[in-house]
Amino acid sequence: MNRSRHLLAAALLASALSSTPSQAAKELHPPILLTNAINRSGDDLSGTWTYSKDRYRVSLSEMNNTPPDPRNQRYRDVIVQAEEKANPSIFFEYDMQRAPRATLPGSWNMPNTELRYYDGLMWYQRTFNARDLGKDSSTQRAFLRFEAVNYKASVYLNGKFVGQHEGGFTPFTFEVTSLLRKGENQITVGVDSTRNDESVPPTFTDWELYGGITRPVRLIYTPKTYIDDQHLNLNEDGSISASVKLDGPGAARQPVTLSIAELGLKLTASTDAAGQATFKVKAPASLQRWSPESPKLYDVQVQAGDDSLSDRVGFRTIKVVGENILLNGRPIFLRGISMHEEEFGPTPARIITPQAARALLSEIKYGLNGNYVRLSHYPHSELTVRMADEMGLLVWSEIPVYWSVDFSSAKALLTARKMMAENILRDRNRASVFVWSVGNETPGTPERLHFQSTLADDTRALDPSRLVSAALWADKAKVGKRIEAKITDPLAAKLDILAINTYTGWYGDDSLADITTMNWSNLHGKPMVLSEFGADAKANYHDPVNQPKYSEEFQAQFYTNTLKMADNISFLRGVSPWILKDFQSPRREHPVYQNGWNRKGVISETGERKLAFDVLSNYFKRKAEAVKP
Ligand code: GCB
Repeated sequence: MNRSRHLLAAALLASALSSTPSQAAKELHPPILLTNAINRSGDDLSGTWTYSKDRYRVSLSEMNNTPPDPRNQRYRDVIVQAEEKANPSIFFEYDMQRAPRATLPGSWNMPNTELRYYDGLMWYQRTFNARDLGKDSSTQRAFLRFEAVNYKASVYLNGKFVGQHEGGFTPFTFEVTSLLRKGENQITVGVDSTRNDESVPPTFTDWELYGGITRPVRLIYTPKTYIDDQHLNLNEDGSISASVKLDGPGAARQPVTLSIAELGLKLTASTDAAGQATFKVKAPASLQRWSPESPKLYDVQVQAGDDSLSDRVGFRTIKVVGENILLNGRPIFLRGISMHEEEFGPTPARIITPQAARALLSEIKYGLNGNYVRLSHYPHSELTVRMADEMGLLVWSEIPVYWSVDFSSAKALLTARKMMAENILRDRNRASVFVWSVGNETPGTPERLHFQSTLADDTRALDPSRLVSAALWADKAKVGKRIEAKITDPLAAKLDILAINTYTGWYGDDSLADITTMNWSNLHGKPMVLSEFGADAKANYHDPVNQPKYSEEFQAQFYTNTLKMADNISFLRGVSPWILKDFQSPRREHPVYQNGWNRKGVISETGERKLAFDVLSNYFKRKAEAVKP
């Protein structure tokens, strides 16, 4: 990073940090939210795009940082073949029209598995016909909405730069009303997967890169004044509060109606000068609260001027009292598992269709008897979270503040804070999401404490209605024949739930038998969950006699012993072992057992359940039966 960029990032950070948490949280709001865009009318730009690798980024600059040569600029608004024909003396070193094709969304290893390890800049392009803007009142503004581009996106429309976004898992939107032209338009997106220690996540992780346009891209049309944000919440005092934010020339002093027909609610309020309307009403006695056992959702309709928007929203409360997590006022034990965003199949490309999400979540809900999923280690697709709402699974939502982020970097902190804000603002109407996690397994340095404390403060300011957590390491020490374990991480003071990743019996010298000797102390009086534990097993590799590592028997025994240990922790309120399904990871290269896969799944990549699956499923069945009235 050069000096001036460093200074700029430091100044931005200083300004964000000099404000109170709630002011800071406001500053992190993206200028355009388009919340609930998934339910808006628009044109789906998924489908066939062409792509072109740009290892040396020559579309952006030539050697020595000089301006790019036009013959390399892949985002130019030209038909290369026509230019070549018209002037035989010019030449190009790309041609997006005749480049290879990919079906989006999906990472770039989907059309070409050889690209699995490509890490760099990739250009995507397609053409589309825009609707006639202004023809009717509902198509007066147009927005390009990206649900996720991994990791950095530079967007061009008809050869003109539209905007940039950093962060591979959260949505972003650009207004393109004045850039669209009648008839055919050309969109080009430069996708840069390269990360460094100032990015979130950093370079070094334990999951696949999956560079690309991994979630849908849509062109969304709205009236001149439209509903940019809406938020509903059931409060502890039994009231429902809601807010609606309008954007556009008619945003101020505009009547807004919010209706939930099934509850007989029809509320009207007027927006203030900033376009914000707020509502508060006592929840009707007929309100059925959302829970995993009864995931009731209501159709909510918001109407303002020419715009109207509907959503399906569940109502529930969540809080921590002492060592308990209370869902709708009743203690809950989280019966879950962790999951990466990776579909079943031998060559996943992070293509999360409704079928793919349902296949994964059904294994948790019905196969494992679960009520909870940890969506690790980054925000998963909105579709997955909405499906958890519908199916009845509580969701742990996390941002990829992971392992070796440069915690002293002002830029990394700003990136993480914006990412958390984008994540919260996308999903805060989802009843399933009960906790925001500010990261996973980070070192105990003062810089990291400041970094994640800032994130925890932001999170509370942006969403006081949910819990805050982070996956931590515990301190473990052998005392005689026992392993004494406790959490001394000072970040614990900032968290509602203490989450621990423990691999005793897999990593390190401890045996499987040692797991059951673990004795946990609670220094904080807060609930604890085991956010991870796990062991690799190659599906169908059996050796019941020796139970070596990588055998299904070893993994099953690891689960049996860890769950036995878990039952002795009086303040344990849930588990989400590592992990539902084997997942691709470039750091797992054992040629017999791994071949590029982390094998800690209780299901193989193609859907075969391993022995440990049944161990966990039976454990959850017993747990569920124990709480039945
Ligand atoms: C962990 C990490 C997770 C890894 C897992 C493993 O502690 O949180 O990202 O994949 O261990 O398999 O080692």
